[in-house]
Amino acid sequence: MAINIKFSEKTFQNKRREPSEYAEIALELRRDVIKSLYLAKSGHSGGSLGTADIFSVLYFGGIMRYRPEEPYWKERDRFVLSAGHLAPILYATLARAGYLEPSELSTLRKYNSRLQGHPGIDHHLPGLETSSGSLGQGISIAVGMAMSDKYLDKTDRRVFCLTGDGELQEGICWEAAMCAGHYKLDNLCWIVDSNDCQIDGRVRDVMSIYPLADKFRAFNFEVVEIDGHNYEEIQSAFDKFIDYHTHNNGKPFVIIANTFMGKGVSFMHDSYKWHGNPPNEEQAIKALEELGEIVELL
Ligand SMILES: Cc1ncc(C[n+]2csc(CCOP(=O)(O)OP(=O)(O)O)c2C)c(N)n1
Repeated sequence: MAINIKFSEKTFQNKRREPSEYAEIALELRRDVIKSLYLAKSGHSGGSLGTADIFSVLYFGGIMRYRPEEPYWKERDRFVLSAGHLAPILYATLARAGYLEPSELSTLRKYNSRLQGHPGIDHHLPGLETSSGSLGQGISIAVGMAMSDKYLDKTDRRVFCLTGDGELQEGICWEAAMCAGHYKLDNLCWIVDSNDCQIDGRVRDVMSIYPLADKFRAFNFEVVEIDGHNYEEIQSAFDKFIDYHTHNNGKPFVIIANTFMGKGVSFMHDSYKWHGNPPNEEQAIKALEELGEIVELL
């Protein structure tokens, strides 16, 4: 038995939406994640599924300013995926935004593909701003981008960056936080995928990073904690960041988004065992069914 994997050709515009529309987009993104990981036979399912709701609002809710037809538009906002292992959800998002053909998602992790297991800038993928995957590196780069935008170029561009919570066990993240606070980088929006899962277990058991909000506050951050699957809460957190940035409040912004690893697929839900595994054939069929798609058998 084999399954016939097809990627729809749907793309979505970047505009303010109702929660039901975000839900529809997130479903498409989750299906893309399952399909590309099944075909790749390796990669990170759990966090990619868990952050789909955040991506659906950030890229398709009129929050980030970007032009897929002009990827290097000077006034664009930039997104950095510091948790580079979540590349499948970023690639799905870029495809659905129109940066690449959705069918290219079938090349994830293949030799010569632009869609490597961790994002690589040397593959010239439009919409990708930097390489990442060495945990803590992306947020450090994002802080540098925000510094140069604010103090050298003096633009009103904004930098969005997503880290994992296990990623925060890397000391380099806290150096980046200290720097962002010291230099009053109010053009930086740091999103923490707070799922209490990392590669080896619960974040709290492996090495606690809590209390997280207090730590960021101590570094002079504006902190908002949300349910990372609630579209209204996600949207209003981004709105708040944009409002604070527009009024130059002098504080970097962090959204602590409480999420579940594997959200949307029952047998992956809240299980760190799905941090770094792809679905096999049987699991892909079940997952896609749960995500509203009946797959054809070949
Ligand atoms: C510097 C560095 N050390 C170790 C790794 C291996 N690694 C990849 S993901 C990961 C766990 C990250 O946990 P989290 O940020 O919570 O991501 P999630 O499990 O939620 O996807 C580790 C240790 C890495 N990529 N970079």
